[in-house]
Amino acid sequence: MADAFPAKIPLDKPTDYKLSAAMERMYDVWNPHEDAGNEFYSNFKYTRLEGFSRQPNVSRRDPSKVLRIEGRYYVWYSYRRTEAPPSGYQQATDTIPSVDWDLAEVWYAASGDGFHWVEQGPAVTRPPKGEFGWRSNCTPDILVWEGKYYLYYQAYSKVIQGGDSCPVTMAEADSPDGPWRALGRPVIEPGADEDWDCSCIHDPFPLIYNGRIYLYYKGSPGQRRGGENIIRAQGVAIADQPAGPFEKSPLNPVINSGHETGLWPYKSGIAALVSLDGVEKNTVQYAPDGVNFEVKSLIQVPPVAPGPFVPDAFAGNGDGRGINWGLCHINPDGGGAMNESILARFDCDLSRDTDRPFFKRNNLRFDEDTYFQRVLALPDEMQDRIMREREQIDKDTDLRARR
Ligand code: AAL
Repeated sequence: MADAFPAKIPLDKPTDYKLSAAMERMYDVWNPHEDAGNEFYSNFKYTRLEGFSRQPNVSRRDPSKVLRIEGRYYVWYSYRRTEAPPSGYQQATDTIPSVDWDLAEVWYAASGDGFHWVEQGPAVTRPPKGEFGWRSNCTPDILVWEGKYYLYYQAYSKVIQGGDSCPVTMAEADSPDGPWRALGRPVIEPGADEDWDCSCIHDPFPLIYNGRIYLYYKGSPGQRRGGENIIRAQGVAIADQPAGPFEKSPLNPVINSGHETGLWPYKSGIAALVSLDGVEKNTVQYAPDGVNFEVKSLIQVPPVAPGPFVPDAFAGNGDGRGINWGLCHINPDGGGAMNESILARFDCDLSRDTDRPFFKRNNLRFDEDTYFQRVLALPDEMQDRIMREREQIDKDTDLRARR
């Protein structure tokens, strides 16, 4: 084997060889030694969790970051126990939810090892009907600031409709076990009518960065999304106190894709796990300044609604260590908002403190059950349509060889 490029791939970009666009990118965008040499690349492995009993009409989803306080792991999540499954906006009542996260509360669980969890019960319960946030409290995330604990979560004061419109509010406690004192008002409100986030402030994700509270969130114009309007993106709102005021970055949106986005301090910047939606879905991104994110790797089967274990989420020391596990949720397509969700654990290697080549492999090949499961299998009605249109669409192979 020749010992010259491209047979040999030097770490430094060759100057004595005309490079194709793809090989230019290998050096300018990616990593000459591919994923194995990419600190921002990992695959993800999943574990069923013990400790969360499965019952009809009981749903657990949108886990927070995982904290470890005196050796005990904590996670907060949306918990719904209703008499009936989600039944759509028209069928919703005071006891029948419209969607999976309607009529929800914020519950929490604890664990000694991160695999076996014990559900502890409610952290933030819904206030009486008519009060702010009485309809649903969900999609929590946690901040620790000056020794106190703060939960940020979505608060709905009416039945959740298609636009999924809501602000973010907060509750505080002196201990991860509560009791939690709800603020009873929004801390981050949807933007003005003409703004990109004029309807939804979702998935609050606070970190401490540069000594301030950087709360990342998903924003959307709700019912007006799509067409010439933005669908959804990620923004950041910054404050010097947990109750705010939060100032939205003038650069928002700072991530053009993603749904529930997990973030963590990395070196002197912030990294993000972007999944599900948008042109840059299924990527790990990095912003050396916390706001200007660049795509750093393309990933496969990322965790949905990732709540990573981030020991230095609040260290703000400019030396972020990265992550290698967390919790996420599973709610299959086509059921999604209309059935129960479960929590699961993901493991990966996006950490500067672990070196697990097992997670740096790519070439993931899935078994047939994966391809023919309901979400990936071609639905009968689409097959019927393809068959109907086949004569118009499929042309005979052009055998007129170019002489
Ligand atoms: C989730 C999150 C938010 C949305 C809904 C519940 O995946 O993006 O929390 O409102 O879906």
